[in-house]
Amino acid sequence: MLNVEDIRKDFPILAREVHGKPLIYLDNAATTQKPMQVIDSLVDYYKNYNSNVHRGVHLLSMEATDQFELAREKVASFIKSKSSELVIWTRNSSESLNLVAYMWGRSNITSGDEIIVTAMEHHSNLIPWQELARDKGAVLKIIPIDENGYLNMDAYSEMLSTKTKLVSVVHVSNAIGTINPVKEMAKLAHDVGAKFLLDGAQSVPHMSIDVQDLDCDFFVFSGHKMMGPTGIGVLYVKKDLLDHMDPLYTGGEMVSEVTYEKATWAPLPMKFEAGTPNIADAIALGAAVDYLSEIGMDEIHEYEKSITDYGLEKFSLLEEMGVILFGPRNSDQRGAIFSFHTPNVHPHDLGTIMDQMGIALRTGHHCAMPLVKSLGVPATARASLYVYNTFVEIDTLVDGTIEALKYFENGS
Ligand code: 7TS
Repeated sequence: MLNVEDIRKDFPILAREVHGKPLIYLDNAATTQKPMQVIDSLVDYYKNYNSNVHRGVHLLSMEATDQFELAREKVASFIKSKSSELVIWTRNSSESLNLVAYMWGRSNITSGDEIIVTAMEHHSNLIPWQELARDKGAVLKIIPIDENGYLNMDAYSEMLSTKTKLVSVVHVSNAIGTINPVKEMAKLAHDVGAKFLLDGAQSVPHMSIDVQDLDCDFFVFSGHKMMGPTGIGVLYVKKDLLDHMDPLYTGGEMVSEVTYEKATWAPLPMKFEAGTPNIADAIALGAAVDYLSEIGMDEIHEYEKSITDYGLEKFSLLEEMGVILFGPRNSDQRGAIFSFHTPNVHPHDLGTIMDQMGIALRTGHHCAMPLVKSLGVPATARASLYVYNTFVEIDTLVDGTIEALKYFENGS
C-alpha cells in the first residue's frame, strides 16, 4: 500500500489552513494540487534554460527542445501510445475535443450521419458535437443511463448502425463517478465502422491507460487534473487518421516549405502545433507523469478504490438522513467521486458552510447540466478525491455534512 502521509509532504498547499482550519481539498475533478517536483520543474525551466524550441542553434534552445520532446515521450509512454508523434500538445481536454470536431469532424461528417455520446458527458464532449451536427445536418444521439448511473448498453447497441460515424464517450464521469465499459464500447463502435473517441480527463489521473488496448481512435486529457500545470493538455490520434487530418491552426513552426502562394506541412506532430508552444507547462507535465509513475498508477487506482469503498460505507450515515448519493455503488465501476444532494439544504449553502470548516467541495452542475437536470435536482455537492486524500478526510466530510444538515434543520 502506498504511503499517503509521505505523498502529502510533496504538496505544500496541503499544509495550509483555510478559515483557521486545516485544508481538506476535495475538488480534484476540477483541478488537482501540484507536488514540489512539478513546481520545481517550472522554476527550473524559467531560471535555467528558458528559450524557444525547435529553432535555435544555441545551447538554451537545444536544452529546451530536448526537455520539451522528452516530456512528449513520457506522456506517450504513460498512455502506451505507439509513438510520441501521435501526442499533440493542446491547452486542455476542451481544446483537444474541439480540434477533433474541426480537424476530423468537419471533413468526415456529412448530412444524415450519426454521432453518439452519452447522457453523462461534460459539456466539452457535448457542445462541439452539437455544433458539428447542426452545421452538417448530422444527428446527435444520446445513450441514456439507468437510475444507478450506468449506461444502458442495450440502448447503445440498438443505436449503432452504418450511419454511425463517431462515438464519443467519457471514460469516468466527473459528475457522478461512473467508470464506463469503454473497451467494449470501442469494439461495438468499430464493428459498424465508426470511430471511437475517449474523454480521459477523469481517468488518466487515476488509473493505467493503454490507448492501444482500449483501441480508441482519439483520446483527450488535461495536464492540470493529473498534478500538472494548467494550460497544457493532450490530443492523441491514431496514426492512420492523423496522417489524413489537416491542421486547424497554421503559421510558424508547423510548415516544411512556404512560398508566397502556399505552404506544405511539417511532419507529425509539429504539423498540428502552430506557433510557440506552452514549453514550460509541457515539461512540467512530464514531471507530473514521472511523479505519478513513481507511485504507480495501479497502486493509485487500488488506493482510490479502497477510499471509495470506505466513502460509500460512510455515506450510508448521510443517506439515513435523507441525503441522495448519485452514481454506482461498486468501486470497480466508480471513481472516487461523491456527488450528492441534500434535499432540505441548497448545495451552494452546504458548500459555503463546508468551506468554513476548511473543506473544499464543488457545488453546481459540474458542466454536465443535462445530466444533473435529469437527476431531478437543481445542483449537487461533489467531493472528488485524489491519492493524497485520507480516510480521516472522508470522516470529516461526512461529519461536517451531518453538522451542516443539523444546523439548517434547526433553522439557525
Ligand atoms: N471532460 C471531463 C470528463 C471533465 O471532467 C472535464 C473538466 C473536461 C472534459 C474539460 O476539461 P478542461 O481541462 O478542458 O476544463 N471537468 C471539470 C470539473 O468536473 N470541474 O471543473 C472542470
